[in-house]
Amino acid sequence: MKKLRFGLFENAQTNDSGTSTWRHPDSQRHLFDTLGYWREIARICEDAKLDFLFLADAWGWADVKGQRPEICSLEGLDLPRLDPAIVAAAIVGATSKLGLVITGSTLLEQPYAFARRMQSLDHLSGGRVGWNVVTTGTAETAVAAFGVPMVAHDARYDMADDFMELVYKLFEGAWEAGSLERDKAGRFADPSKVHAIAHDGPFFRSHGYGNTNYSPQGTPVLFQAGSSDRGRQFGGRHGECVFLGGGSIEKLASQVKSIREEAEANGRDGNSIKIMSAFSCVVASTEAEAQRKHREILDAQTPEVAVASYAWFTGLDLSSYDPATKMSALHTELSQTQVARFGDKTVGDVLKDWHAHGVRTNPFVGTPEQIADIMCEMAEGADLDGFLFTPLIQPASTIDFVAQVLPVLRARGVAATDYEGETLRERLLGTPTPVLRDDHPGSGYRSLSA
Ligand code: 9WY
Ligand code: RBF
Repeated sequence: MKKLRFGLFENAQTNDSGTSTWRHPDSQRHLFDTLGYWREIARICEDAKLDFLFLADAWGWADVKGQRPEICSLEGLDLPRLDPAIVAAAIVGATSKLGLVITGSTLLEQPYAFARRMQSLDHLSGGRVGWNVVTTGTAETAVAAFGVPMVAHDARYDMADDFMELVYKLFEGAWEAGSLERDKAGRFADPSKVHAIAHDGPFFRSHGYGNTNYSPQGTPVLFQAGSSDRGRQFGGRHGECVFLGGGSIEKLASQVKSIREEAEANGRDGNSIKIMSAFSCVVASTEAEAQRKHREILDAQTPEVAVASYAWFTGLDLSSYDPATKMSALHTELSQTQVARFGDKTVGDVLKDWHAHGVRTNPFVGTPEQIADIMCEMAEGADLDGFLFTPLIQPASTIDFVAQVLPVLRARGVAATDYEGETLRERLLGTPTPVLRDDHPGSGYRSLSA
């Protein structure tokens, strides 16, 4: 079995992913806006040799009948939050090996400024940065806040393709690797290695010189998470690491297969894409104790959050439908993953399901050996490359996972015992150099420098 990779999924906000576990006595997430919280999380990750910390992100708010329901403020449901790039910058100085993956929106960011932000993080971290490219699920309220027009779901991915083309020019072509000589005799940079870019795309334009020099990885490691049809196409073209929401081994296996096929159709080696599944667990030394801990987590949640939270992800107010309505009859222009994953279930089923675990799938509950067995079965059965651990209570769930489950996986030889490789790309993708593989479309933009 291949050696698995591990990341920790986090959010710089009090509650995330449709659950309201902040009231649990062990949760520290109400301190999401303090440096102390993030230093502690970074220390746990690095001590456990996790490959990276992943910061999800979103804009907008839960909108039910044009309102932000009061329950959202009472529960800290979708707001307030911090900017993940700033959180990552704060963690850079407190760590030396941990990868830092931030989520950035191609609908709402300015590509020219965003490229500089990512390059700055890549420089200061010595090549430890990744970017989770999203088109923003919460688009309707987010565009209202930004004062920009709404863009429909699939068109947002067309926009994302254009955004990528422009930032590849900036990441890869504007300043060649090694352009800085820093020679005090009078050559700071080699002018022949600095190139003007020109981009006139359907959504974005940029002409002139890049604002930042070539960073250790050139392009940050590209993550992708949307699993709608159009999202998967985008992932097959640009993604180096694809994050799946979890589910049955059969469902994961078919998603993995189709992502690898999509990559092949884009002239890439399908196996070069690392595919990681979300994974939650509640672990204790006995099954009965684990079940008790799980009940405590469920009790920390309020049922009212389910309706508001589902509306946040999809814009659909499930309380306004007959509970017998089939989910397949509903449509969203927001996060399609969160409608499609319920197939033929009814609105009533989904409200119950969402109350129990929100956007995540059901957590696995059991002893460290039982959890390790499931992870190995999933990885082998679905051809996964690793897991993004999605904790229910922070930092308690992560501490349980790294202290109890990870050692079992290490003893079985499926988890690394130390950091290998200097940059995030070399470590995660096993590339021989820190930069994009030659079969990745972004690498073609280096020819600007020819
Ligand atoms: C996230 C996981 O509709 P799609 O599923 O293709 O414009 C819609 C787009 O943002 C959605 O993609 C949304 O589902 C993507 N998405 C995630 C999707 C999955 C499956 C496991 C994590 C995701 N994390 N969109 C985010 C996120 O942090 N921010 C976001 O805007
Ligand atoms: N964020 C989205 O905007 N849309 C999604 O469909 C989405 N799906 C997710 C699925 C899983 C399994 C996980 C762990 C996260 C997902 N996220 C998604 C990211 C995250 O939960 C969300 O942006 C935060 O809750 C922000 O409030």
